[in-house]
Amino acid sequence: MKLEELPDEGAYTPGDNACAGCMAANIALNVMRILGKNTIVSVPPSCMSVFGGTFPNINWDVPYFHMQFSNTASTITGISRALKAQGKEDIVVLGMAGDGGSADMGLQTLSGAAHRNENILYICYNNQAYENTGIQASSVSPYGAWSTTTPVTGDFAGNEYMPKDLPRILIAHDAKFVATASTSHIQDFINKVEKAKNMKGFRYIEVLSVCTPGWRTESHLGPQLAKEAVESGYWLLIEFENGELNLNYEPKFTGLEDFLMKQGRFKHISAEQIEEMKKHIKRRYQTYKNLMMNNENNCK
Ligand SMILES: Cc1ncc(C[n+]2csc(CCOP(=O)(O)OP(=O)(O)O)c2C)c(N)n1
Ligand SMILES: [Mg+2]
Repeated sequence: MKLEELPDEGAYTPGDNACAGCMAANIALNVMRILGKNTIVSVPPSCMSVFGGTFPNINWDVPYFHMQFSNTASTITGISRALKAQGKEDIVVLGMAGDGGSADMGLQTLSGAAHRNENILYICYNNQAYENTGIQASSVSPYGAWSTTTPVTGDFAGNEYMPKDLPRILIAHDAKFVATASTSHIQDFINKVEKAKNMKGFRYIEVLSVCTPGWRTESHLGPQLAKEAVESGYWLLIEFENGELNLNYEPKFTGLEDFLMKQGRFKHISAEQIEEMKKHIKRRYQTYKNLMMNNENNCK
């Protein structure tokens, strides 16, 4: 589907309670323009459950479940298996969870579902912190970033840990479909969601999701920050399908400082910390490049 063909209306109604400039709301809106009404969705505790899923103001125009924080993948596994038992295998069973609910709290159920190749579509909107509960760091929060649990005062200014690479963990499961996307590269985003819609088995897409209050930025900067994240290599666009890994966009490795300086969470960051971050970016890129070398050796 081309961007111009994206329907104006989908199965998520606009006008939710999200903060101004919330890219998670944008992701929900666009995902449901692509998936449409033949979908069942589950959302765990997160911003998304609050801004789009509180009765009676639910934005999801499809059956909607809210469950326990760590249970996204097991909840949708249960739904998917129940539908299979009823012979209804054409329905997309979707989980939409945050990074805390995916990389930390929900990792066990996510890993189990990937391992068993459950017939589910799991989308993680990664805003890089536990935003809904007041901006606590998660295991995918960026190095050096301020959060309420990684303050600038103390032994280390901001987050002292490098972010966990969740897509690579799922690739290590040899999962059916693993991809990353960005709200800036919208055609790539559409291609991946549409592909996942039309596939069976375990599908995981992780989308970078700019958060105005959490990133301490301005509400109009979401699309630009998303773009700069991709250009600078801070956020890679990858796709792993049936054992073959591809990089969908070659980063320019420029503009990292500009990207960081638009965000108050990095206001304090030192030149040394930026250098560490750049090294990490290059190392992660090289790791993916190395993994791509396996493509040629694949037994198809
Ligand atoms: C078992 C459990 N622990 C903690 C919470 C409180 N809680 C609700 S939402 C949330 C943050 C979720 O973070 P994330 O998954 O990254 O989504 P975001 O809020 O950033 O959208 C937390 C800690 C909870 N609901 N259940
Ligand atoms: Mg989050």
